[in-house]
Amino acid sequence: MAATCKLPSRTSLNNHLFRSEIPDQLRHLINDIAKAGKYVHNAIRTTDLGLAGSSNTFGEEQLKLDVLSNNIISEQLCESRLVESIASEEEANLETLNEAAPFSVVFDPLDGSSLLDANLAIGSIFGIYPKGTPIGRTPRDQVAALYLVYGPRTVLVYSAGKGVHAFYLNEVGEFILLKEKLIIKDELKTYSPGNLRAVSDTPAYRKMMNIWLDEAVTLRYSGGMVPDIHHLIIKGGGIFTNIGGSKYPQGKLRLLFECGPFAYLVEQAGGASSNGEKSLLDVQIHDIDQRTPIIIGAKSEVERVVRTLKGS
Ligand code: AFP
Repeated sequence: MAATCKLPSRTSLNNHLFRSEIPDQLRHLINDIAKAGKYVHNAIRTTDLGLAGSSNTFGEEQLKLDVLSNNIISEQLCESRLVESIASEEEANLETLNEAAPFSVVFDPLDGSSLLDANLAIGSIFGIYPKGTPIGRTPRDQVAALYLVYGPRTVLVYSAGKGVHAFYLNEVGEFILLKEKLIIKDELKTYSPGNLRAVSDTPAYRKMMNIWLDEAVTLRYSGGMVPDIHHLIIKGGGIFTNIGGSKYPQGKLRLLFECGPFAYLVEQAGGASSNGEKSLLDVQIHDIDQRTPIIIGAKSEVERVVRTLKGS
């Protein structure tokens, strides 16, 4: 039923979810995850980085930010009562929270934490599945995915199957609509090549790099998956890759916690994703810690990278 009272002129995350007719339980869960993100945002800004691993004045061990973020998110998901089980990149096992609850949440609590001391942007990534183990499923089974990027501003981007929408965290701690219905056009605006060391033993990856260099495509690569893919989502075009080489034969990034949620978001925005063979949404999850090559972004560029890597 439409609200009869007057709504604020700004659109909050909750109002957007409500207006988009996202089912109530999923709406509440996305709000709960957003709340966890606010606490992570606060922890990033207030935790004394220099003291990680040392003791505080009470003789207690200080937690590293990625462990702290993991605890913050796990506790928030426990409090939500909507989550049957969780799997976190920090722990890489499945933990049951509330057997009667409808959802299972997979997350990387703080991706790119090695960039923290350089004060570059980092992020948290979430995939939401119907309850049950993700093993045997594919990322296409996700009912929603979202991420938060902690940069000069904190921005949250979600999709629950009805487009991709971005919100910024305002000064009173509310997520306010920034841009809705984000679209990734079939344009190669920028390239973001991860695991570049693979060019030394993967000639086809070197060939792809040379194509981008020869075409004078603009490089945008920070070394943080969340800001790097966020860049192409918010600008509406571009390509991100992280493929295998001798150091990481399957690439560095994980299907469940990192690539699966981004594949859901990018394909929702009209882009494409691939592991070199098929859409990442169709890759079966057989291991919580499974790595995968990732080629993601504008559709025809994903196709061109796949062709080039196959040597055709
Ligand atoms: P850290 O979490 O160790 O900082 O790694 C970040 C990351 O997993 C991901 O965010 C980047 O896209 C990727 O590593 C960068 O990998 P390369 O250094 O191989 O390009």
